[in-house]
Amino acid sequence: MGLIVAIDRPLEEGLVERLCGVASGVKVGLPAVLRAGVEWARRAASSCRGLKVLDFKLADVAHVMEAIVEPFLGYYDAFIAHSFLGGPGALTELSRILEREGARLVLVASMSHPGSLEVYDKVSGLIEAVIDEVDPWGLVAPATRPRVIGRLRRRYPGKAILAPGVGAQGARPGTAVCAGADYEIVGRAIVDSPDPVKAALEIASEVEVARRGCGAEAG
Ligand code: BMP
Repeated sequence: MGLIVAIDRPLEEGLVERLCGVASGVKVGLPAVLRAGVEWARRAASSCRGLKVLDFKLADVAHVMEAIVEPFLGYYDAFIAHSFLGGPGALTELSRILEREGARLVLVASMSHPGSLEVYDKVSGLIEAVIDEVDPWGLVAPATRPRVIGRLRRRYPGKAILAPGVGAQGARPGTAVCAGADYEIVGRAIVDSPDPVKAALEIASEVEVARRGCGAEAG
């Protein structure tokens, strides 16, 4: 339960390790890996003692998604994919591959930006049918729309909910956890601050204070 730092650009050597010392884990994104490379992404994961999530927002047929995740298996704990792909030929196979390798699947259930209302949130019934079918370990849901988190939490009591949108996108630390999320994902508010470790500490403590205030369970 707590804070996951989103890393979407390469960070100086040692910073991922220090951020993992104060946060619950990291989520490494495609822009960082494109710029710094696969070896950097593996080293970053190896230096982190928390939850390591690789976020390429996978959205392809099964064999291509398998080729994308393969270099990172054994380094990352969880991999994020879009849910609109459906099961057969895509998420069903990805889920099996990850399970076989001891890794977890996280599906995007809804997104934090306003455009999520145009498609993702209009078809939430279909998205939830895919989630039921594929049965991922976790879900991504928007801190910017805590009611969506609340609905998903009631429907999926056993799944991890990871909530982006805190800080730069406007949601306040603690909002998502109080709505039922397990982790709040924070990127720019931490990595672009002059002292990222201090910023992570402050945000982690704000999340914890809010959690105690609203009585949300610690995971
Ligand atoms: P930031 O805190 O800098 O806004 O970064 C948010 C992070 O969460 C980014 O890594 C982005 O890819 C991710 N994210 C998001 O912003 N909205 C979503 O709906 C899903 C995400 O994974």
